[in-house]
Amino acid sequence: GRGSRSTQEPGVTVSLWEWNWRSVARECTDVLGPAGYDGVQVAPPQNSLKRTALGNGSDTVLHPWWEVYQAVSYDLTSRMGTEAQFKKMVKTCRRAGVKVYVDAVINHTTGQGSTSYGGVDYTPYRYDGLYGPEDFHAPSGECPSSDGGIQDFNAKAQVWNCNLVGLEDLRTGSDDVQAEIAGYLNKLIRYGVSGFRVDAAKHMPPRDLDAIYSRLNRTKDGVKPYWSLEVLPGGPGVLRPEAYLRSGDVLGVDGARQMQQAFKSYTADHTGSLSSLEVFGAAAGLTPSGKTVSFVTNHDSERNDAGDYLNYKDGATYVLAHQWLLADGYGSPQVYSSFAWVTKDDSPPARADGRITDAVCGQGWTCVHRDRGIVAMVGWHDYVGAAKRVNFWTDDANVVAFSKGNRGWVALNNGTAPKEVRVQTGLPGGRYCDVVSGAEQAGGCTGTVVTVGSTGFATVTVPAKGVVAVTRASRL
Ligand code: AAO
Repeated sequence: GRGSRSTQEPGVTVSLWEWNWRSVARECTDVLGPAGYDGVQVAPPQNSLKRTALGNGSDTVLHPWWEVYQAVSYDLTSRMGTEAQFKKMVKTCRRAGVKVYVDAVINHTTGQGSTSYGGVDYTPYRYDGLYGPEDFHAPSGECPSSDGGIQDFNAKAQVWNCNLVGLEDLRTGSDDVQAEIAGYLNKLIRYGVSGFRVDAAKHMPPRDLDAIYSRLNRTKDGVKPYWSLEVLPGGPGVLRPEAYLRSGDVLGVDGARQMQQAFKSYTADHTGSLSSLEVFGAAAGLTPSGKTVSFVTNHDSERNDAGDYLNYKDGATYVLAHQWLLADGYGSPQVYSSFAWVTKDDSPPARADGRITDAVCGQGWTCVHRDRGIVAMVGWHDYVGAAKRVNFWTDDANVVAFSKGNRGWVALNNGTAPKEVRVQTGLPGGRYCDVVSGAEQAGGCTGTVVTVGSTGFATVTVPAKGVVAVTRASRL
């Protein structure tokens, strides 16, 4: 396992999923650094499939978002830009104090097509100068299913050795394959990348992930790279996120689902209300806070057919859920910000040849990470640090309030009407400026002032779908 090797928690990150490199660089300098985001996660930068024709049936999108999950080579010419642009982006972000995390597609190569964004051509299981049939499980006779694909997601040998939705599954146990993958990741580290989201990590045994990780160099900050594994829940113990915790941190998909239930599935008996989040995190059956990347949604869950997760279409509720996660502080919170879509396969705004155009907020890009209320809570999260959640209060419906040690206090209202509460803030008496509705200016406050009495109690009106948050530092 990753064991005791020194690494770094990523802090608060934003996933600028499928933003092109030029736009990520600009955003690091203009927005992310100043707002206090610690890091940015970007989409898979390796060369990928570039489709030349529509598939069969109801296929209507030539360049669906998922082209980038079909690796063709480890050159960095992609839908998001060139290798030079990628390098420059990482440098610019680091200069702005923002670390860069990469979505690493290392479990498989492509599963269709023959042409790529980087101009490299290929045929099934043959990638010139990189991989041949001997580097894949199926042609090596190591996948036990009848058609080479994963038919049973509960069968370990299939999940590890067969093709996930037709994607050619690499023999990640082999020395040659591990050397190619580590070569790719070490190149990214050399460019200044701080860590990885390992795509489809559930489809590799922990021992293979450990072997690859052990080949990785230290980052520019002198620590081993951050390593978060995409291991979705479901299946037997050996395939569950918990089984991978010795090898890395994991993505908190179950937490995202619990948030959706609390924020959206309000029922008369309050079982699905915001108050239910009084118990969240490990106590609610989730993976340990220090081992989890937490989020409201990601690029897969936002497209979930059953609507089990919130997404940008939930508007104010989506923003509020991010604010709640930043306030609660479970895991390493990751804000999700990407493009608006109508059908599941939709491409991000792009040129006809599939190359993604510069991100313009409001013109196809949601830019939820720029929301004033979210940015305010990034700062609040940073200020209260690891202080314990205390003084929890709820109306047993859709308003909750709590302190973080004696560093800060917050109240959130998921109801559709403002609500007046009288609660213990845990703060010394005085007047405090609400960092969500305003800011301190010339000794005054441009927003709501929270008056805390000598016993720590305050009477506060929490806006509908809104937040009031103060810290010791926002005392007037
Ligand atoms: C595309 C086409 C395919 C074509 C293929 C190859 O759509 O028709 O065959 O190309 O030509 C993305 C897209 C795919 C796309 C692919 C490649 O989503 O549609 O295929 O790019 O372009 C499993 C994996 C997990 C994976 C997820 C989608 O375990 O790793 O499927 N996620 C990542 C990425 C994803 C990407 C890939 C992997 C591939 O984030 O964007 O695919 O690089 C259960 C199982 C999970 C399983 C899910 C979904 O989870 O346990 O292992 O994930 O189902 O199938 C509850 C349930 C739990 C369930 C969970 C999540 O908790 O209890 O059982 O919800 O729904």
